[in-house]
Amino acid sequence: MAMERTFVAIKPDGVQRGLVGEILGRFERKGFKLVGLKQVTPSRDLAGEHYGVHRERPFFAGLVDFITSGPVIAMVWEGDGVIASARKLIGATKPLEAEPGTIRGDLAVNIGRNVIHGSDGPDTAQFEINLWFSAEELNTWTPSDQDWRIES
Ligand code: IDP
Ligand code: MG
Repeated sequence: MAMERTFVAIKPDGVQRGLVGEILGRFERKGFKLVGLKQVTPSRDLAGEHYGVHRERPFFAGLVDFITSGPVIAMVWEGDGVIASARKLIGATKPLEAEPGTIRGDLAVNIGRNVIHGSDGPDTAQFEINLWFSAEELNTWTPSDQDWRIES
């Protein structure tokens, strides 16, 4: 599988509820590599671009209000198949339908407060990484235990 990068964000509810360490730990323990991390309170412009595909949906205004209501933890994770795998770690959009063991399945109950975002494919991953991060904010590095995670 090709080395990929994906965009993941802990939404304001996850930050307010003190779930940052719990969520970061799940991606670390899985074996993915953190290459970008920052705390940002998104502007309405940024939120609108990020959720542009949902602009016509009835929940759009509320979603933008929510995502701009406080700090978000924006991240870029790297690894083999990380785009699809992150979506699996995150779980279904509706937390009551998300499997136990997933982040939303374990930590959320409400679709409008579902704790975390993850890019849904290669094109959105590229778009969202470029939207939230500048090139200088992303780090290319080799973890010292890399050989224990990656088949040689
Ligand atoms: P995703 O986050 O699993 O990719 P999307 O369908 O892309 O799900 O929706 C983006 C976000 O919009 C969801 O995570 C959720 O916070 C919000 N959302 C989606 N559908 C609804 C809804 O019916 N009511 C309220 N919020 C919604
Ligand atoms: Mg989505």
